[in-house]
Amino acid sequence: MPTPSDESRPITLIGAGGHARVAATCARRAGLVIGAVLDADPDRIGQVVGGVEVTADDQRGDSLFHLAIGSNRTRRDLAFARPGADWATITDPDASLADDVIFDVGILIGMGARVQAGARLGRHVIVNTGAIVEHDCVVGDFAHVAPGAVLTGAVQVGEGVMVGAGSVILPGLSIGDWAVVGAGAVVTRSVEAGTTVVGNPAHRVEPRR
Ligand code: JB3
Repeated sequence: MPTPSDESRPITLIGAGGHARVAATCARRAGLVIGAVLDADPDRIGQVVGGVEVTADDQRGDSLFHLAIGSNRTRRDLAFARPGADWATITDPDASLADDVIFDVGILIGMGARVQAGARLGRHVIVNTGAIVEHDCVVGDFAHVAPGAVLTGAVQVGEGVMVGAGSVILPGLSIGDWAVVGAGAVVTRSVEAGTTVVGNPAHRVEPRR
């Protein structure tokens, strides 16, 4: 399994929004080089992210890429649109990682994030600023553990799950694929796939359209 920040080649960021600026900051703090920043929005072209001028997404294939986009579904779609791409993991130097964490590719570990013993992180996962992934947690592909969220011991987070900022998931629970845990929620029971829970204790609500 790739280890974090394991490449010295310049990284091409896909996306030029707020999350791209987070990824660029963590990369530069980790001594990685941002070679290009690509965005699909013409209005972004010419802006500067991580000291690099944003250029159009020309579907280049010869680079080391990182999906610097917050939307879990967009990261999933773009990962599948570039099946042969080389994906870089970016880990901020102020993150703390147990030495037996298992990483897939294209992961972002933010400032002050903590990932404990035996945890497994899937493809293009975001463990954002100050988030905590405790021992033996499994975080599925394209999931996002938002700033300050806490996965306590042995929590199973499915594919594409949004674990909202400052939320807490109690030990051993499962969060089903593409579920949404609202910011500040305290989850005391497992969450069904595709549902949205909010509040303390967390309860199911119909998702905002
Ligand atoms: O809450 C926090 C800490 N961060 C949020 C993050 C997780 O998600 C942040 O506040 C935002 O809510 C969001 O950040 P993101 O994804 O940078 O937001 P946005 O401004 O929507 O930027 C996404 C960028 O991706 C846009 O500029 C899109 O044009 C671009 N994009 C979308 N599809 C694409 C594509 N760029 C390329 N190159 N290719 C695409 O297919």
